Amino acid sequence: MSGGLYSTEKNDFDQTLDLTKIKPYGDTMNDGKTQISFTLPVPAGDEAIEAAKQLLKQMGFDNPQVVFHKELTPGFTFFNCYGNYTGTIDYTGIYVPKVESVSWNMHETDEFIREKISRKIVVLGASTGTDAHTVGIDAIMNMKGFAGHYGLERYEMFETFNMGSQVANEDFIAKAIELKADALLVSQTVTQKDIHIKNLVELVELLEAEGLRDKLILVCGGPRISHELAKELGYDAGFGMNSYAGDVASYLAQELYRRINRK
Ligand code: B12
Repeated sequence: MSGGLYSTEKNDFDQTLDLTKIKPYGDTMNDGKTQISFTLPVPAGDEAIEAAKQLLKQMGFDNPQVVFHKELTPGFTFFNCYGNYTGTIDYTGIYVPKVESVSWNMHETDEFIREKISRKIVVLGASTGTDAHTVGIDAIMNMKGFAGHYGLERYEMFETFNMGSQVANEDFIAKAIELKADALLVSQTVTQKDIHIKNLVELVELLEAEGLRDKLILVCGGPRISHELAKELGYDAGFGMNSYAGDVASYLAQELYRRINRK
């Protein structure tokens, strides 16, 4: 029997993986299959679907298909689409700046701090500015932690204070002074109109004005934060999605130790 559902013949689809030219993988290698969603400011209808398809073509998708659409509110239509992306990326040429520290588990980190720093590390955290999201900073700080990773409160060698959300930068700094904090952890979730950039930069400027910037380890985190962005904004380190308390704890312990030895 040749072909058909039960064929044992070798498949003839593309199986070549060239890391200098990668593209999205859907059903088979190099098919470019991509799911994409967006909203257009027009009412639902055939013209709206056609507009979505034409946009996908302009974006570089072959065979654009709208698989779902719904008018969210009069004059605004949401689309779920598929297409075959035509572009490629050279994966071998990619460089991503990363936080330079070794990730330890909770016991290793506690042990290191006990032995090499000989006191608890004081950490103050908050979701600052107008940002009302607390789940990110809680994931890093709370005793129970997140996704199987205990938060900093669980560590013996961290003294932690979590101010919650919508904390003004001025109040955050006042608390840092009161506690003699070693490190500040800032969480930013909302990025609309680049509000996170303004807020993060304001904190650095206020710390500099108080002469405190170099005395603290300044860390920010959130789903749209990268280490590269954090460094650009004047932070010591940045942690994005899929980062856990253990990563931050290891970094803080190693960074504080580096600073103590530099003096
Ligand atoms: C829950 C939620 C809310 C809850 C928040 C409740 C609470 N107590 O936190 C409520 C309903 C209040 C809410 C409100 C709003 N929300 Co909301 N919300 C979400 C939602 C569904 C989940 C966020 C979350 O909890 N994630 C889970 C945590 C664990 O993940 P995480 O924050 O990324 O944290 C991890 C890492 O980023 C990192 N991390 C985070 N912070 C830090 C800090 C440090 C120091 C470190 C080291 C690491 C770190 O570690 C964590 C663990 O890995 C997201 C959509 C989504 N599915 O993500 C929208 C979302 C974040 N919200 C959004 C918006 C727009 C809002 C509102 C502005 C809506 C409105 N118009 O009113 C308001 C916010 C108002 C305000 N003033 O801030 C947008 C943000 C878009 C953007 N890019 O700006 C999202 C993405 C939804 C969307 N698709 O539009 N929201």
